[in-house]
Amino acid sequence: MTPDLFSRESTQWCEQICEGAVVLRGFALDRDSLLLAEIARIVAAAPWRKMVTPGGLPMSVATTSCGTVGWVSDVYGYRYSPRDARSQAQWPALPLSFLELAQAAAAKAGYEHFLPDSCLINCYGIAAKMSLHQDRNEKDFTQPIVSVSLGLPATFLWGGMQRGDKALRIPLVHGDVVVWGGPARLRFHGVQPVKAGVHSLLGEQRINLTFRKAL
Ligand code: MD6
Ligand code: FE
Repeated sequence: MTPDLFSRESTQWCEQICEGAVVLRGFALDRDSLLLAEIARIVAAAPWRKMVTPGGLPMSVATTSCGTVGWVSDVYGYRYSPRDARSQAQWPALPLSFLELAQAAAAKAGYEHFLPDSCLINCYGIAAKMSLHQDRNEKDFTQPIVSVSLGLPATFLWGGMQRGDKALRIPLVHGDVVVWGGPARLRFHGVQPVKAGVHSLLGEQRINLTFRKAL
């Protein structure tokens, strides 16, 4: 066995969470530096900002987007917008490397022909979190969600179809990709507060890429 083959087999595997949802361990590892370079380009054009929830509170994560539309939140609610409200410019284009990663991950999870038009990029500092919620601002719930973890580890909360359902705690590390769709598409999910630490590439940060077909 070649060392290359061996390392692939030992760093990539698939775990099913429930019907319709998988964690692809290490799936993005072999292209992490390319992804980080693209994120830096996107952030230069559309800087991180802490959006406000409809309740009026700033989110603990900083956010930007790329693609035809970006996910936005303000006192008027959650939605997708073709423009960055900060600059009134269109969002940066979805890089080809992002598209290829999202399509390959979706296909691996059994969702062929995924064509995302939006990538939400979240930056978690220490203690930043995401409360349990459903992703339901997209038009077509037959399309999956692809979520890529980079930087510091986090605990992903995997709930049920009701907010009060007991949530599984799934540890996610740099390079892991979660895909959910089909019967799992409207599952509640969230991220527990990120624990203090230093990642070799990202320092005191976790970055999450969430791909959706919004339109
Ligand atoms: C994450 N984010 O940042 C997961 N969903 O790891 C989400 O699940 C999410 O940030 C809907 C809208 C905004 C989000
Ligand atoms: Fe979500």
